[in-house]
This record gives sequence, structure tokens and C-alpha cells, in this order.
Amino acid sequence: MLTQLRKLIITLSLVLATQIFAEDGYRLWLRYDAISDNALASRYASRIAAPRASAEASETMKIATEELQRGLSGLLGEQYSDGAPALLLITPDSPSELAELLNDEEQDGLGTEGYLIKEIDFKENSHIAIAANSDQGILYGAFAFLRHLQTNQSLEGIRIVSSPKIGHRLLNHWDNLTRTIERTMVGASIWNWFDLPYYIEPYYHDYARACASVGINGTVLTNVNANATVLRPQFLEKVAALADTFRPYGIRVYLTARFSAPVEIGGLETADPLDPAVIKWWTDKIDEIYTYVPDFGGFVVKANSEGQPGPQNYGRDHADGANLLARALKPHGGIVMWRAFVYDFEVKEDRHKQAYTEFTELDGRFESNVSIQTKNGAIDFMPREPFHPLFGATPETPHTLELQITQEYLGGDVHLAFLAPMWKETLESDTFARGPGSTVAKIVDGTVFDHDLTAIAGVANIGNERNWTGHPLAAANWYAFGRLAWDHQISSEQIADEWTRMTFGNDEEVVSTIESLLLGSHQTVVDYSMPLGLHHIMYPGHHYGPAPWWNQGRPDWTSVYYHRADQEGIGFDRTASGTDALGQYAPEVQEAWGTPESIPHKYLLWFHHVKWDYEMPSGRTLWDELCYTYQQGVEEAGEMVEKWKTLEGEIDQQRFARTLALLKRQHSDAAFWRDACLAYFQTFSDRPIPEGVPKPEHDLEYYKNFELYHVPGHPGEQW
Ligand code: BDP
Repeated sequence: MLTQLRKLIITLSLVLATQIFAEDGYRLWLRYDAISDNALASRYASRIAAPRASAEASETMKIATEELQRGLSGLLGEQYSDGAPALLLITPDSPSELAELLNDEEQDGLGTEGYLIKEIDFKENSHIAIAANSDQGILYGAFAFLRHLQTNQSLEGIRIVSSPKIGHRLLNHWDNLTRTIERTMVGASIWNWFDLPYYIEPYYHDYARACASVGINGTVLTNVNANATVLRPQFLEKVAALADTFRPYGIRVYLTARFSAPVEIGGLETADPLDPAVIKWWTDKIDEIYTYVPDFGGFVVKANSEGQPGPQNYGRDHADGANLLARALKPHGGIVMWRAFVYDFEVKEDRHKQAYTEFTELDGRFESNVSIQTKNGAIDFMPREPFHPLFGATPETPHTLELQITQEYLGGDVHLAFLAPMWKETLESDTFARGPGSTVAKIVDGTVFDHDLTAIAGVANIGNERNWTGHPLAAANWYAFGRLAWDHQISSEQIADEWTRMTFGNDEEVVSTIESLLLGSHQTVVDYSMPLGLHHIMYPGHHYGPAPWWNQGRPDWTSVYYHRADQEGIGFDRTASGTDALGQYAPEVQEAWGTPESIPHKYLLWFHHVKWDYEMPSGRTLWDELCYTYQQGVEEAGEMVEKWKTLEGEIDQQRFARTLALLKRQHSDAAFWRDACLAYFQTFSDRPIPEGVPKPEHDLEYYKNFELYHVPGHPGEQW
């Protein structure tokens, strides 16, 4: 009896200990653990108690004050006093004695979503004010203020003014109604469709908090490979329940529209966008959606791409298709994000060129509430891509920049790849559309062609795993997407710094170790998988791991189509002597990228077929450089493991252990990539593997026969 009791006590205390000390990642970057090392914050502690919202306040205002209470009481611990609030929340609706504290100029610049945080004198006391033109702006300001404290910054003379540069900042969930997720490895979809609308998972609120904390203001709930069922009343009720949950956080709900829905669920014989019955069906359907979701955001559409139905099935074009939906959405304030990720099933020309060819011809034909949703590069979310030539090429039509947060081609949620540096590379690329400085960022934020409709989308890396994103460091990409969507000028370093401090605390050793891991990781992945501009040489189907030998099926789904290795050399000639995809860029870009000598080497084999003996700036031949780059990637992956090990005991055991295991796997996967690719490419180069680079562990046949079964996120396994 006694032993049993003792056992019970031990078990209970173990359970309790794991409850207390476990850091399972659920809280993401909104941890609010006490910042004992922050002298300044403690000095201000009793003065910055959070205000309470009045009973009549909006839901948004209540959420903002609750977040401030939760955040401040956590961060300041015992020093937090719930006394007279010295934090003022000011909007134009505030009592006039408060509203008057802001001058018009300050207020005007904030727009509808921006905020201002500053010290202010009120009733003979100094206060910190969070001011905005809307309650939504206050919510964003509250999160920014908490971030400021969480990242250990001084409150002395605080003054932060911020408003978003892009209007629509959306997550795109590639989630199916069956709860599988395309291309994300982290469990099932967080949308518990079957239980909706009856049961609202508490974590929906935490999802919305996390999104709002970085300024994400829209969520596309469903996969681009769309299912018309979501448009049935039974599902619209569920969509409405999610929309109601997210609304107070400033998040609007969007759906993907399956173009053939009028046939599939409407009983029509055609989905021809010019057919009056089809027009009526969509108009009625959209009117109906707004009875469920009065602020429905609109549709993302993948049409005539990879087998999805679209207007071309009826001899119409993308503008006909997009306008059909746009006209019905317009009276309600909804928009259409019509995807540019299209390529013909007949493989008529270099896939790189197809979207540009189709969409530049249609420029000027789209309704004003249509934006072309364009991936960062012209192929498909490769580990690194030169920017898509469509940016800057449709002056009349805005672009939604589509980024992929989920790491479909970057090692899934197994490999560490912090993507802010890659996204910045795209954002900062100069299209020269209206002279120098016409960066992709400025095309997307509407400044180059003066567009009001501005949007950016990130394909989510979120599933129902407890820590949301699987890899404990992968949430940094969700965070980074939101921060860049809000302000594309923030540096990768700043984002990495903020996220690390909020997620792991302010210990400087820990911060600098994790930051350096994050910031180098994308280049490392590129180096051991697809260096020097190589692309699309991954394993087909699940896309995890290498298969540069793949040559089955439609040519532009193979690897050999893209690397074009032969006895002479390697790389895809996209200059005028090849497919001339380069001709789709501005003359300045053509000149810069026109020769192997002039092009940045990160894009070399993307645009040029280069001889194995070509001399690289390092003095090495291309073949040796390729080998050394793969090797460098593997070595860096190994260094990541060693660096991470130095954190043992410095951070919680749970996240430490999981990340360590993943980094070790990444290191061994990196070696696999190197060995498989070099074993294969050597059959063309016919040159020895240079000194310092290990010979592949196995012969080529081994790699060719290697198969990974049941890789999560693979659509082929999901239906
Ligand atoms: C590719 C993915 C595929 C997506 C497609 C898309 O492999 O699963 O459906 O992009 O963006 O990268 O439509």
C-alpha cells in the first residue's frame, strides 16, 4: 500500500514537474515569461499596469487589454501591480481629454491599422500611450509594446510609429477538408471541420493572437487545389464560425474557389465564365457567402494549372475567369487573388516563361479588385530562385507576392532553414520596371505603379502539432513572414533577434547562438541541396531528398529537364541562345545576368549551361566548385549541430533535445544530398572528386534505389 502511494506521489510529482518545466512551444513567441534581467522594465513596473476595457468596449479592444494584462503580469512578475494604469490607449473615440493628446499630423499618418507608442504627459504624470485610429491599431500597438518589453528594449523616451506597407497580409493554408495538409508535415489541419460550427477549439484564439501579433490580417482556410464542398451551406456555417472567431483579431477569412463548382455542386452543365447561368450561379453563391460572413475577404484561385479546372477549358482566358468572380465580389468589398502559377500540360515552352507570356497579354483586362498572385520565382518555391519576371511587367494589374513558409523544397519541418534572408532577396530584387529602385517590394506594396490593392501571401507551415510548426525553430518563419508582410524593410537580423528573444529569452549567449544558426541556415540548405542555381532536382512526389537522375513522366516534372547535365557541362541555358527566359526581364537585368562572368553565382546554373572546366572566381573549375559547395553545406550542417549543443542547460530540455535530434538528421540528410548528387553528376563530368570532399558513401545505384515511404504532406498519399 505504502509503495503504491509512494509510486503515485512520484508519478504525480513527475507529471507536475513536466507540466511546470516543459516548454512545449505552444506559446510560440508570446511567452511573456518574467524578464528578471530587465532593470528598466522593473523600474517602470508599477507604472505600466494595463488598463481595463469598459464593458461597452469592442471585442478587439477587450482582446488588446487582456493581452496587455497577460503580457505585463507575466513579463513583470511580482513587480506588476494592477493599480492605476499608466498605460493609455487612445483612439479618436476616446474621451476628448485623451484624444486631444495627439496632434492631427501624428494621427493621420497612422492610417487605419497603424499605431504610435510614445511617452506622454497627462494629469501631471508621465504615461506611455498607445494610440491608433482604430481599435485594431491599438491591438497591433499592444503587441508591439509587449514585443518591445520582451526583447529587452529601453522604455526611456520610447517612440514607435508603425503602419503596414501592404494592405492584405494573408496566410494561405493548403489544408483539405479531410484535415490533411498539402506540403506541410506537422500533423493534421488545425481546422477541425467536423466539429465546427458547434465547437470552437480554444487554440483558434491562440492562432489568431499569434497572427495578429505580427500583423497578419487574413487567412485563406483551404487548399489551392480546391474542393467545391466548402461552398455548400453545411460548410459555410463552419467557415462563418471561424470568421466570427477571428474577426475581433482583425483577421478576415478567405476561401479557395474551385472553378468547376457550378458543375460539381450547382448542377450546371458548364462552368464557362461567360455563360449567363454560370454568372448567375457565382453571383448568387457569393451573395450567399456574405450572408454567412459579412466581411468575407474573397477568393484565391488556382485555375488551369496542374490539372485544376479553369476558364481555358471553355476557350476563355484567365481574365474572363477572374472577372467573373471579381464582379460578384466587388459590391461586397471582396477581392480575387488569381494565381499566376500556371503552366500548360503540353510543355510547349520553358516552364519559366509561361506565366509571363499569359499574364502580360492580359494586363489591363482585369477588374480593379483582382490581383495576380505570383510566386517569388518563376518555377516553384525552389530553395533559391531569381525573382519572377512578372513583377513589374503588368503595370495595370497588382501582384500578390506568394511566399512559401512551409518548407516543401527545403527539408520540410525537419531541416532548419530560416527564410527571411531568402524572402528579402526577392523583395529587394530590382525589376527596373520604372527605372532603378523598382524593387519587387515596391511593385507589391503598390508604390511603383500606384496600386491601392496590395497583398502578400505566405503558404502556412502550421498543423495541429502542439508546437504548431513541428521543428521548434520553424515558427521563426511564420513570425518572419508576418513581420515582413507588415514592413518589408525590416532586416533579417532584426527579425531573427526579436523572435529569438521572445521565444528563448534574453540571455545574450543564447540569443547570439540561435541567431547565428538562423541567419546562416538558408544558405546552408541551398549549398547541400541545389547550389549555384541548380533547381528542381529533388525527389519527385514528396520532394524530400535528392533525385537528380529523375527522368520519368512529363519533362518539366523531371530533374534532367532542369539541370541539363551532359559531358560538356551543366545548367539551363535561358539566355538568347537557349530558351531566352532571360529576355523577359528588364534590359538592366538581362545585362547583369547575361553571361556566366557577370551573373551572381547563386543564379549561375539557372540561366547558363556552363562547361565543367569553366574557371570560377575562386580559381577552381566549375566541377570542383560544385563539389566544394556541396561539402561546405554538409560541414555547415555539422557545425549547426555543434553550435546547438552549446545550449545544453542554457535553454529548456524539451526544445533543446528535439532540435538537436532534428539538426543531427539534417546533417546526415545533407551528406546524403551531397553524395547522391555528386555520384550522379560525376557520371557526366567524368572528373575526380577533389581532395577534401569525401567520396560518396555508396554507389549511384544505391541512391537511385533509395526510397522514403509515407512522407507527410505528400498529396499523393492524402486522397
Ligand atoms: C507545388 C506543390 C503543389 C502545389 C503547387 C501550387 O508541389 O503541391 O499544389 O505548388 O502552388 O509547389 O499550386
